[in-house]
Amino acid sequence: MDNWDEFLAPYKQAVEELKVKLRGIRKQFAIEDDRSPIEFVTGRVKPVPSILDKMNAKKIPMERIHCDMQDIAGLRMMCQFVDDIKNVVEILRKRNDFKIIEEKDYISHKKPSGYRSYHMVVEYPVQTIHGEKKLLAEIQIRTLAMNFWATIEHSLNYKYNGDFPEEIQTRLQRAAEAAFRLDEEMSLIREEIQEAQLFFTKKKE
Ligand code: 0O2
Repeated sequence: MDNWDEFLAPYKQAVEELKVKLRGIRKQFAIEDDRSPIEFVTGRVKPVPSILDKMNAKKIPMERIHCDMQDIAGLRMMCQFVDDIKNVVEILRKRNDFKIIEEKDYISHKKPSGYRSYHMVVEYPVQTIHGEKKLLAEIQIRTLAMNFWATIEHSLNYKYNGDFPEEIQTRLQRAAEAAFRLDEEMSLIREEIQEAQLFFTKKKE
């Protein structure tokens, strides 16, 4: 690739636009005095070394990168409770500013690593000076506990290149189970938590 900046520019634009749009959902709930199923939204463009690593690992040629690498533009939506995830998915399915290409439910079917998250691959149209460019973006929807585990596992993955020592592997599996139980426990006291949060928000106003 001669010019990564030029190649990644529309992806950067897509991430910036989608961050504003997805954060807008949270704002709409606030305006309507309703509790948002979204806690916060982040976004990033995949760094060039990670793109190159993935091209290498998955044998993706440069000319297929725009269709075979679906997460160059990546968005993450964090929720407090597991049940919030399906509400967010429903909200995203109703939108008409992007087209859903694929959904991957790693919550009902967690990955062997212990990874849990809901992924949506969308085709998003970016307006450029040369006209419209449709590109793929991946939206990951997960709870705070799922995000905590995935973030830690991801950094360890970088350190050990996926080849974890046995002890770390065991601890990561246990941590994944603990994150799962945390989500379950929080779901059980969900109503209590929500009442307290509503009380706290009203008190601040
Ligand atoms: P980065 O650094 O986040 O960009 P594959 O990579 O083959 O498992 P595929 O087909 O590329 O999967 O898509 P999938 O399954 O939607 O996974 C893409 C992204 O999901 C990954 O991007 C991670 O962000 C996240 N993910 C998937 N599996 C795991 C996992 O076991 N642990 C963690 N921590 N994250 C995971 P990248 O390119 O791997 O990384």
